[in-house]
Amino acid sequence: MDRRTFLAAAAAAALAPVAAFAAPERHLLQMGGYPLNAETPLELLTDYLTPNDLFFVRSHWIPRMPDPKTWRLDVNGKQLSLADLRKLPRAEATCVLMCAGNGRALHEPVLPGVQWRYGAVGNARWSGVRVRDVLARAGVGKGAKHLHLFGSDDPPGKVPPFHRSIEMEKALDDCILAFEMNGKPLPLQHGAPLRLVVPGWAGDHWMKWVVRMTSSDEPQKGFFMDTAYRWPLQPGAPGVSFKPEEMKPVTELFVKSNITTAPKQTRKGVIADIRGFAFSGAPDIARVEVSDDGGATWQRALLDNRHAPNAWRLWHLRWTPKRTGRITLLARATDSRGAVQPRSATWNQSGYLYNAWHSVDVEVTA
Ligand SMILES: Nc1nc2c(c(=O)[nH]1)N[C@H]1C(S)=C(S)[C@@H](COP(=O)(O)O)O[C@H]1N2
Ligand SMILES: [Mo]
Repeated sequence: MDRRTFLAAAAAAALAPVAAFAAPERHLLQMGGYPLNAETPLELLTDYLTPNDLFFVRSHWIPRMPDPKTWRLDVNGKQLSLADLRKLPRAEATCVLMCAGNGRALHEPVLPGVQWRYGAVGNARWSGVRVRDVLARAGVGKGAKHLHLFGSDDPPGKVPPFHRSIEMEKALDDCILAFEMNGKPLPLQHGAPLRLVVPGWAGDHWMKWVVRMTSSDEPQKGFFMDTAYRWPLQPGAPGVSFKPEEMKPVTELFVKSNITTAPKQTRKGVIADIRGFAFSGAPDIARVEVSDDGGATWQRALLDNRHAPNAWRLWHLRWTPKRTGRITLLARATDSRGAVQPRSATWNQSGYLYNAWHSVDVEVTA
């Protein structure tokens, strides 16, 4: 056989169907429970729409990429294909996705869990179909109180699966099942082919790799409902642990702003560009203020024009340092319902929803 014939024969062999036996599924064996948890560096969170490849990832287990042709969404036993879903009216929302644990590493004392600092948050345009329309298409009545959601990332053995439910009222109101992110097909690590989008609520509700939904009068049970993602009914303190029944599910995001851009060094009297983002569980941000004197006085930042309900608002301030030395800049946001970002965050045993004033230091010379 000459080289060309050999290559042709090899190509034909590669294309020939192998019928004799079913090859074992080709996949890696996952070691440990955390396939990919990664946050975005804060200084890169400067875009209104966070680029897909920079968007933080939080996965409890390894996802499997389904064959889009055989993939089905099971809704109370009714099977819907991607083509069925695409026939429904399109829905779109630009909103913030933040992990409830974002900022956990900043709580004192140190808390167990993924040590997220600033970047387990992003803002994206999510497109797909309304949960409301999907349920109607599957003939699900509006009576039930909860919607249970299941992803395809079920772990083996005793590792608790990420099974969740959400109140039907929220699901029917503004939730979307998205198959696109920022105008591109939803990436696998963000839940392809279909994920839940829950505007204004923390990331634990945003089920990825959704394959099954059922309606029920009871919330879902299990570790990720009864133990994780709960907020104390009474304020706690370090060392105080509440039982699940003394807590309620984490839902709406707290008002929060971060500084993404500030010079490390500058000179007295020279204008510096200070930038950041702000968001809340409330539909919009009313104002962002910056202080260079420890919170005694505040300067109002300019809000960017781009906004949408529960999207973040970019802001900037032309700031002129009036003295030399190390100056600490603080930022605080106020949302459209009047909630003001607090100086310190509410301590809670899981370190959720950290939203204390963010500060950066600037070295000012003469
Ligand atoms: N099926 C499934 N959905 C999931 C998770 C998961 O582990 N499995 N993680 C949740 C958590 S805790 C967060 S914060 C978001 C993160 O979404 P992202 O990875 O697209 O940023 O997905 C949520 N949806
Ligand atoms: Mo999360």
